[in-house]
Amino acid sequence: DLYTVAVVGATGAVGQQILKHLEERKFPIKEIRPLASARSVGQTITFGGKEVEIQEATPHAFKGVDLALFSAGGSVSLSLAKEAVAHGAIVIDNTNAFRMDPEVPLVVPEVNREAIQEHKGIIANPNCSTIQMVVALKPLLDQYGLERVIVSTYQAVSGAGWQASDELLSQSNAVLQDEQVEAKILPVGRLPQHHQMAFNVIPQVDVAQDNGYTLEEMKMVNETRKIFSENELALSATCVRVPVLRGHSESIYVELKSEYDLEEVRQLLSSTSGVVVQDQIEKQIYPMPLDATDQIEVYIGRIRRDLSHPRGLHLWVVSDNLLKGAAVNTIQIAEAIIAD
Ligand code: A2P
Ligand code: 11C
Repeated sequence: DLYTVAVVGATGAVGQQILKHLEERKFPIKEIRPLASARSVGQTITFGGKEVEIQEATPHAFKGVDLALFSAGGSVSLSLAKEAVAHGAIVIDNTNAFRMDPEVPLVVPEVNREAIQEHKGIIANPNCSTIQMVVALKPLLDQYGLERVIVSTYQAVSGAGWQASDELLSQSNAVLQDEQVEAKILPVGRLPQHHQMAFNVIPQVDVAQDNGYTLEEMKMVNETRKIFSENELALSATCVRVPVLRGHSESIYVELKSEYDLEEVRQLLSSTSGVVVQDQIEKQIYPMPLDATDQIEVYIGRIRRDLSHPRGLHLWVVSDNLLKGAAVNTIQIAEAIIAD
């Protein structure tokens, strides 16, 4: 079977990767329909060796679409995802718009593929920082149980869109040229105040919540609980933006419910689908975002026992936020839908 696939946000950081990986993975496509805002109408993309015109994302644009892959921001998903479903499409949404909706499955195929079955038209793709963490934690959850998790992230600017990537590059250039540095996007585009990202670290990803955490931090908590079906899972996050273009890194501290053997944990993670263990500190081998860029796996290293707690374990987890964190997970959900 061949499918008509709409990519909403086709000109964006994630949308461009969706198009590239649909091609690379030879997704069975009858027609590709790249959609974006009215600003992009008239531009083209190349797909399967052909030029395809970008159309404006309107309700009408979903006529005849089988699968609609959304990554144009939450407000676009809120206004158009249900229209796409009404036109008969299955929506896979990359934004925060529907993730916590009880009617919408939140899916990482290696972790909870079976949840796809319950969809009513929309399936949500988790946040990038959540995806790489749950891929790393799932085998530990199954084998030992999770008593508590504390995670600190080191997130790349591309998570905030291509304009944030441009901003890091131009600020870096300005610093090196001793020119005036302008900050207009990070930490959060729509907030009134911005901070320099180049040669800096910003302990804020997404907007503040009432409890002193940021939305990104609470996404990691709430999405992980939903994906694992563990509503009480003890988890806290600190999310930090670092001057890296692509690839989120995470320092994860986990207390397991039962005793563990370190070598057994290494074996377990090595045999997990979608995971690559890079863990030889004596040879300076560990995951880094530069090496993970353009790769679809989740890389795990620095695996070691906590010094103060016998069931405590530390992991360093890196993945390309635009790929497994977004575009590739979305396509893997689509592949699971057509396979089932
Ligand atoms: P456009 O290029 O036409 O503005 P990023 O995540 O890299 O910032 O990209 C955002 C994506 O979302 C782009 O493809 C952008 O298209 C798209 N987008 C933004 N606003 C809208 C809108 N109102 N309708 C459809 N697509 C939109
Ligand atoms: C970031 N994690 O790195 C964010 C981007 O909820 O889909 C993804 C936002 C989301 O800035």
